[in-house]
Amino acid sequence: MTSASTLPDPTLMQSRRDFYERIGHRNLSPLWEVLAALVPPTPKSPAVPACWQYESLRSLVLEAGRLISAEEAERRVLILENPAFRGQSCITQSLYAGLQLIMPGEIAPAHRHTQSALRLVLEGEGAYTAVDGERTTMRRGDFIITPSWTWHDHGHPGSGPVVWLDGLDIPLVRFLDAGFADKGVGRVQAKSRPEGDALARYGANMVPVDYFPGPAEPTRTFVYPYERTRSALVRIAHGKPEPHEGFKLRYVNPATGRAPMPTMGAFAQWLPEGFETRPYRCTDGTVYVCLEGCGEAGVGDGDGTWVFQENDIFVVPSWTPLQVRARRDTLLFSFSDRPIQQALGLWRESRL
Ligand code: GTQ
Repeated sequence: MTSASTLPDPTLMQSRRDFYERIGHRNLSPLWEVLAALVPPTPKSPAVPACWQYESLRSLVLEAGRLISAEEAERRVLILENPAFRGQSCITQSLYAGLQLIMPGEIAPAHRHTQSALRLVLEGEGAYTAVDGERTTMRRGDFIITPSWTWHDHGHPGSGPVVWLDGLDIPLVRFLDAGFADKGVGRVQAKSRPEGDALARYGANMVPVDYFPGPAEPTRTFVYPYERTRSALVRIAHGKPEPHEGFKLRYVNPATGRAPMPTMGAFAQWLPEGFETRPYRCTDGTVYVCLEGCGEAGVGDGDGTWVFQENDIFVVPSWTPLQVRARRDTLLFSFSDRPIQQALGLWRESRL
């Protein structure tokens, strides 16, 4: 018996094409032509690995500061676009990243949106982010979050430019068609709590007695000061590093142990000088930032190696192997959509 799949019959092929054409007019299409691509045996991300050297971005970010004010821009940000997704404002399929600049005296006015945001302060000091009525002063390396639908504005009473990396779940929320946004009535939120209140109330291994957060509720601790992150990593960096990740911790909601926000997870890892990780891959496409030290990142199956130093940013797509070598003691921050994948039972890793 001959089967159509092993013996292409020109008449049959033509009949199929005619059929596809006819059903196409009814907005129908044949699954069997696309099935293998729809359910691939392993993830094949259309995203590509990419690296941005801060040194070469910095002057462009500052140039943007001379071309438009934070107020006019609302948020003065240069978006880091994955080279495979130009024009789509994504660094991975689900995540957005950008470099935001605020100059002394400027204000990025209050707004809120259903997209969740995280910030990693890269340069400068003295600017603040206000989240739901509480300001927090930004210092280099601080990890700050603005969960979904929280009011936030940024300001800078200090001196010198302040630059931070923004990470948002914009592409995910767009995919879900669940985006809402509001502008505040005033440019700046009224201060309803003194600085440090949320960290003391929710981030000191204690919470208010009647506080029982729901499963998807983001943390009320919206700043993770760098000095705490760094000192935790330095203190656990003894003995043999874990072969695939060195000394790595994840940021949590201290009240629940879950990710700080339901859609984005963040991590910090310490790689001692000379240490080289074994190749590792996972299904969450991940954005890395070097906060201290320098090294080399090998991404893909021998596709390329980047030399990275402080404030450089690189993206590793889903299921793409990553191997890092630290030339000096190195601290890497990273973020991804891992909490979504884990909540849905989709997340996988492979230690090569
Ligand atoms: O700081 O609120 O990079 O709303 C993109 C959208 C930053 C922000 C971004 C935003 C913000």
